[in-house]
Amino acid sequence: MRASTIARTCECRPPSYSAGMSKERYIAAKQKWAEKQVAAGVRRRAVPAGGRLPPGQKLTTGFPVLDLGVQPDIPESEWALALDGLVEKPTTLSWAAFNALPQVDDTSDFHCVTTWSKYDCRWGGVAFTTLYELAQPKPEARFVYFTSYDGYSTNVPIEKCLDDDVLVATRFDGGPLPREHGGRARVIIPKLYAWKGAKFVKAITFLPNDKLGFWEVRGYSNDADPWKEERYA
Ligand SMILES: Nc1nc2c(c(=O)[nH]1)N[C@H]1C(S)=C(S)[C@@H](COP(=O)(O)O)O[C@H]1N2
Ligand SMILES: [Mo]
Repeated sequence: MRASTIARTCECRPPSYSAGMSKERYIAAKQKWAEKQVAAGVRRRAVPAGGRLPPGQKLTTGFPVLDLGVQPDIPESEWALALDGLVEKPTTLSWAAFNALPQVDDTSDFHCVTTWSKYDCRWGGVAFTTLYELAQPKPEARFVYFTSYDGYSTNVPIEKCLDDDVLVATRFDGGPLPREHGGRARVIIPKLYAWKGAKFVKAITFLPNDKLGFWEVRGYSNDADPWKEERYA
């Protein structure tokens, strides 16, 4: 269960979830916030030289949970990850098949658009490049569209997914990835704001053209570079 928080409507903070709030109201509040930021002409700040914290972010030692109000519980026997779209080898991986793939560990920083960052997240799982090599996207494939078990989706250009710190993670901090943080498996793309990393991931689809995901159609930036403060479109 998530700790209850006080809903804030002040100018300086994006809306936070409050206990008992409907999923629809929470999503609508975040969408409204995105629109307001654009209308207010919120600009990007200068990047501190050599800094580790992107502009406009604050360091947290906790690990907040952000979701759509559902944390799907998928039994091992029913879990599957599809690699599909414009690929030579469409593949559906069972939990056993996924875990039999080469495993990697990577420590990275996590930047949420709601202005918190967490340093040194220890992720473990399968490198995106391993899945890429397995599915063999065709040359016309240029974008990746992620779909999740909770109905979430997000989109990223292929080249942003091919860095070696991009994972489909099943482990966090040496243990299994907790469900509230996206278990059984979630995507991690450390160089982009965290909404580009789909929790509870179900399918990775390779597309010839870009297709906007859940927050991207609701006013979030399509580029999501924390260093350029690409927060809202
Ligand atoms: N499936 C799914 N993935 C998601 C989300 C979501 O609601 N559903 N929220 C995104 C957002 S907005 C953020 S900031 C991060 C939050 O990850 P955390 O809950 O582990 O902190 O997950 C991203 N991935
Ligand atoms: Mo977020």
